[in-house]
Amino acid sequence: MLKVWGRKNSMNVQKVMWALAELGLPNERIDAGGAFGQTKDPQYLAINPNALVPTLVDGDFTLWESNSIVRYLAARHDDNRRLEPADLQVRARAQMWMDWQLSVLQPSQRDLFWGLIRTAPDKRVAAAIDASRAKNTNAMAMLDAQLARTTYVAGDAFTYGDIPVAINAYRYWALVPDHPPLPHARRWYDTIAARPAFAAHVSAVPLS
Ligand SMILES: N[C@@H](CCC(=O)N[C@@H](CS)C(=O)NCC(=O)O)C(=O)O
Repeated sequence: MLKVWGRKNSMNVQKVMWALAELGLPNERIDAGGAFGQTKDPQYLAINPNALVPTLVDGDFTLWESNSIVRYLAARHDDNRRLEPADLQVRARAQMWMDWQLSVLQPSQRDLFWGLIRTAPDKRVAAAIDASRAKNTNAMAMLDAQLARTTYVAGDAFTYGDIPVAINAYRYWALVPDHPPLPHARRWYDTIAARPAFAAHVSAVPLS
């Protein structure tokens, strides 16, 4: 059985759990990271030297980096290609948006999330939160422009490219209620939010 190490309120663990649910793959999730600890234990470091979650264990094979895990699951465990596009250019675009999520979208949201969700009100640094909100809004505007042209990030169909980006979008709506109009991103997000696998592993888990 596939095993996933990681707490369920981690957005990077959520990517993996959401993908597993989309693919209907039985799995076992083991709490680790945050208050659950374990990530600095020698046996965990042996499978993930970053001491971060998630980590996937598939028999003798282990893998870390959430987006890589999502791509692996789709390529290795789904002959029907429900998440991985067969067309190489569409696949490359889906992977591009996953890379963008890691390199631009998530870093832009980090201080906003940590400031508002994980820091007591009297300890918050307003300047850092404001700067993060502005950067995150710029990134969301870029996503909105793409979604004015395509139904999903990589084209007409839902792909693994949508998974990491949609989790940051979910957080953006919660963290920036007074955001500028982003009608295309909102239309896309509302379609995604109706997916049972997203509801089970992302929107049902309160931000913490
Ligand atoms: N780029 C890595 C980032 C992993 C990461 O930062 N994980 C966070 C949770 S979202 C973590 O492990 N934090 C420390 C902890 O939970 O103990 C990935 O996508 O897997």
